[in-house]
Amino acid sequence: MLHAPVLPPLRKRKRPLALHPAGPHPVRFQEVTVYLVERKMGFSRRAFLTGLARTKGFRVADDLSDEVTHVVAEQNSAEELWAWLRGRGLRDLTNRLVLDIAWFTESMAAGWPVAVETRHCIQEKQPVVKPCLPTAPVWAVSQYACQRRTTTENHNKVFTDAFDILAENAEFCENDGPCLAFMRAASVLKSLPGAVHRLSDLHGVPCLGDQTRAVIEEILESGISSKVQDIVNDDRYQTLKLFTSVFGVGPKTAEKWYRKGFRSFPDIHADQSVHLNKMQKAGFLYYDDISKSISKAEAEAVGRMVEDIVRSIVPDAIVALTGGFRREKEFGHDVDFLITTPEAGKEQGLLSRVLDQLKYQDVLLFCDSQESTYDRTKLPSYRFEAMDHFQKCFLIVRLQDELVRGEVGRGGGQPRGWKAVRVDLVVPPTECHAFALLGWSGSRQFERDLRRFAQRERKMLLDNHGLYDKTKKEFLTAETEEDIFAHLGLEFIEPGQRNA
Ligand code: DCT
Ligand code: MG
Repeated sequence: MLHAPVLPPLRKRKRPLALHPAGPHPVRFQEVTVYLVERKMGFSRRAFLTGLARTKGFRVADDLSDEVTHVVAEQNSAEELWAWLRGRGLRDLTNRLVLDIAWFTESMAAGWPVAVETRHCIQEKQPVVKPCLPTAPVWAVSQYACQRRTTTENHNKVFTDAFDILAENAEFCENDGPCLAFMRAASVLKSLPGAVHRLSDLHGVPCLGDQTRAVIEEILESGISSKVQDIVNDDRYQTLKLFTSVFGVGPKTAEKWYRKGFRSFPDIHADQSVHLNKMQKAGFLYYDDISKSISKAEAEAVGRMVEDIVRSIVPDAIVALTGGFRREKEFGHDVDFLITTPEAGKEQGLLSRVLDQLKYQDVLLFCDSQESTYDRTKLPSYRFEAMDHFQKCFLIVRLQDELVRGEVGRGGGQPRGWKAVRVDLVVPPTECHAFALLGWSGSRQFERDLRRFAQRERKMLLDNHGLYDKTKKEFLTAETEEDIFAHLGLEFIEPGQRNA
């Protein structure tokens, strides 16, 4: 049998690549630089595809350099192609996607770079299969959480716990940049299908800078990070963590109390000058219950209670569980619900009737209700707003033990027979249902990256209200979450895989 020859180096062409007739085009996808391998594809087809891609806003490099992110080849064997790539003198091959032409044609059809899937990748045959990251080719991890599948199973908790603490501490210090960097590092590590055993396992994994890699290295060597140790032993961190664990207390208030010299809850209560708002009063009153996590069985019990009430008012209303429990988490800090009605307008007045009913049943312990400020004519919003405009309420409800199924002896021996539980109810207008469901399902990092991806890669604005295409200058409608992923040219990610 004849062995296929190693690819010869690209011959230098005298002829320049044909410019597309329409002339230079603005680059729409900053993250992507394509290089088309000429061998087997041929000179004229390569020139044609180059022009086509450029008219669609893709950056296509004439030469293979370190700037190239997507190497695209047609009908080349993996062996030949990789041998050729190795001889190109590139800095780091693991950071590059080496893809079949299928990815390119699908991207041309979509009008943007479609999400890279394993089937697109021309994989180098490796003699030894790495035991720690068995399924994902390490270099195919996206920098966007919305292009990664992250279940509740975290193989790298030892690192992600450290990064969670570093991120929280950075937030307390109002260091937004480092805070985001640590959150991204934690998020990307949560998505890996196996545990990291050595730094080289992280080849091609994005979102990890020198600082974060140094933390990982120290944990790999000694089991702990000295930086994290210093933070958890720090008086200010401990105090702010304690104070922000109270419902209604954010980092600003916590910092104010810390500066007044308070270090414990009794310190706060003993000071006459402290004025607690309604939410904080409830936060302290029910602290023992609501600082404990809520189980899935408890969340389901709350769900039945809310659904019974909503359906007694509008029989065909939909009560959708969102937040962490929709992402299949076993525990959460609250239970989030979205209430919508199939018929537009039927949601008017529904929430206040639900609250009346909760009061009547004597289960409403606290309620902070916010009216809708949703105004279609004021959309799209160009600046990110922390909270959407839907009608909503933040509640504490009394959950009777007997409503919770399948949990024997719950309540930790408390004789009173109920537990205070934090519940959020959100009522978007029918037309926003899919966007609100996607937004309230989280995780926060998944949502952040969906918006970043939409903005940077698609020139679209996404929030809990809708999706706006800045190029077409129009809103894109969606009835389901699947519709939104499709508009964004993203593979659909199930809620259980959004635990970024
Ligand atoms: N969310 C949002 N806008 C907000 C607050 C939250 O779009 N202002 C989204 C992001 C996550 C989701 O709603 C639910 O929020 P949380 O309950 O805070 O998060 P969670 O993922 O449900 O976590 P937990 O399990 O701790 O409740
Ligand atoms: Mg929640």
